[in-house]
Order: sequence, then structure tokens, then C-alpha cells
Amino acid sequence: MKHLNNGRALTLVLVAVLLGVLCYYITPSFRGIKLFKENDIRQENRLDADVIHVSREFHLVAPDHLQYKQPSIVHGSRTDVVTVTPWLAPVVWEGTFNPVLLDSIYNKKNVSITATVFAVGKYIMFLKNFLETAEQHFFIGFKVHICVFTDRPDEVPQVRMATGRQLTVRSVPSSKRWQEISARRMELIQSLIEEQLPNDSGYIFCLDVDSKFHGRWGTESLGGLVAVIHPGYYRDDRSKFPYERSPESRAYVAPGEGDFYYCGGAFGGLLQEVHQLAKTCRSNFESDAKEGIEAAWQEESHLNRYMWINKPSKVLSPEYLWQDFKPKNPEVHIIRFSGVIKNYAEIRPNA
Ligand code: 5GW
Ligand code: MN
Repeated sequence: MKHLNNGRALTLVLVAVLLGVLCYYITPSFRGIKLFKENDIRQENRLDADVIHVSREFHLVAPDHLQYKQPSIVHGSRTDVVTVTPWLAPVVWEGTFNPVLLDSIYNKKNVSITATVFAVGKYIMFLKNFLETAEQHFFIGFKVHICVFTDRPDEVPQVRMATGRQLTVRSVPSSKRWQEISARRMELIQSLIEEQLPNDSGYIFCLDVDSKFHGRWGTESLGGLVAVIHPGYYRDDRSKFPYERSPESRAYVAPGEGDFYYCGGAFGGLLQEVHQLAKTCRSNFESDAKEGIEAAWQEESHLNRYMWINKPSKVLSPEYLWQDFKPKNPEVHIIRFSGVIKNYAEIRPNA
């Protein structure tokens, strides 16, 4: 009796499987049509969820009926500066973008922005000003997550964060040598992104703590891979850029090469892009170190090498990282973020 039942069940299962396979092969056209229809409906409704991951960055949906000044393609609002690179990446200067339009586009996308900042040793003293001014100028009205890496978690100042904004503190070991802090920066950025990637597809900016916000830094800065022009060299010939000039180093940039000199104190972009950058710079940095090589400006040199090969899709003008000791140049209409004047002997462990 039992045997008979088992035999029947087996036959039934076999028949079912055969029927399933048969149906699968008989109805491909039918399935095709159904899929196509689903896509059509989705496109009409333009659901946010339909903008698939890769195209997210390029799909800019504006609200209907937003009133703003007519753009012109013959009369530029900025004629005193270059606003596009030879590889057609925008260079962001005040006057080249409409902040209201951009904010409404990115509001729809519900973007989130992570900012990493290292405050190791005495550099903790810069954190309060950094955080307080970020609350006034950095992606106001958006989801912002500021991630502080420090060896002094107890000294992280209490700063009131607006709704939608959060601060997290991660402990890192203290270090006497700047080179160690510098080396670990890329490593920690890499692992932070690896943790976040599964549930976050947003943007990240990696910023120096010894700086303050003075003006808007917002959605105009978003891009795949974002680099900031260093304020110290942007009027100079590339031969004067302080790239790593020793061919043995993996940060080497040959004479007559290099586009701009970018800051190590601010860079960013999509999580995936910055992950690639951090991973590459860290690996090159470590391989150099194994051979006893240290690039001229440590990770900044590696970053500049990386950006020479992997062109940034958006370039931020020196408005996005000025230096307080530098008088403002006429083309700089607004200073958004600037390095404070610091007493090196007082703050650096091995100065
Ligand atoms: C930096 C130089 C020598 C020794 C120590 C440091 C150092 C850097 C430090 O002791 N603690 C620390 O948190 N940093 C982080 O690295 C800060 O976020 C700092 O903004 C960043 C880059 O170092 P800076 O700002 O001194 O470099 P510059 O090129 O802006 O002067
Ligand atoms: Mn700095």
C-alpha cells in the first residue's frame, strides 16, 4: 500500500515537472509581451523605483511649473572662468547653477549624503566649528549623515542636528605619526562604504576637519566622482603642481601630464565611485610603503594620480576649499568651505 502510494506520487511529480518544462518553452512570446506591457506602464508613471541604479545619477526629474530664470546657451553667466573640462565635466562656480532647481530635482530623488571627517589627536579642537557650520551650510534640507572618526570619542562636541541629519562617532586608534593617520583614512573610508553599500546607494564626501563652512555646499556638488580644485595652484602651469615626481611611486604623474591639482582635503561622489578610489589609493599607498616609498603629499598625491586616470565627472571650483590665510581672488565670488589657520607646532604630534 505504502509502496503503491509512493509510486503514484513520483509519477505525479514527474508529470508535473514535464508539464512545467513544456509550458516554459511553449509560451516565451506570451511572457515577452507581458513583460513589455509592465515596463510600459511603469514608464508612464515614472515611479522613482524604476530609475535603476546605474542611471540614477543621470536621470534628473524636475517638478512641473517651477518658475526660474530662462537659461541661455549664448550668454554665459560666468565668462571670467572655465566652466567645463576638456572631458566635458562641469566645473562648479557660483553663478553657473540654479540652487532652487537643483534642490527640487534632488529632493525628488530622496538622496542621502554621508560626510566623513577625521579628528585624531588634537585635531578634535576643530570639530565643533566644522559640525556647527555644516549645520548651517552643508546640504540643508537633505538627509545627511556625518561620520566622525576619532581617538577621543568623549571629546566629540554636542551639536544640535536638524531632523533628517545624524552624527555617528567611530573610534580609531591614536597615532603619533601623521603618515599612519593618512594611510588609514582611505582604509577606513573603504570599509565604511563597504558596510553602507548594501542598504545605501547615496553620495559621500570626505572632508578635512580643520575647516569651516561659510556658504552653501549642496546638490550642485553631486556627481559620480567629484574632485575639488586646490586653491593654491589653479592659476599655475602644471609643471608647478606638487604631484609625486618619482617614477618609482605609484602616485607618479609625469612632466607635461595632469589636468588640475586637486585637494586631498575634499573629494566625493557616489558611494561606488569613492569606494573604487579609496580602495585603489589605499592599495597603491601600501604597496609604495612596502618599498619604502612615501609620495610627496601622501594620499593627496595618490588621489591626484587616480583623478588623472579616472577623470572626475564633476569638478568643484576652489570656492569649495579655500584657505583662510589666502586673500580672495576676483573669480571667487563666494567661499563655501575654507581651511582655518592652524598652529602646526601646537596641533601636530610629530611636527
Ligand atoms: C596632520 C599632519 C601632521 C600630523 C598630524 C595630522 C593630523 C591630521 C592629525 O593629527 N589628526 C587628524 O585628524 N588629521 C586629519 O587629517 C584631519 O581631518 C585633517 O584635517 C586631515 C588632513 O591633515 P591637515 O589638515 O593637517 O593637512 P593640510 O594639508 O590641510 O594642512
Ligand atoms: Mn586640512
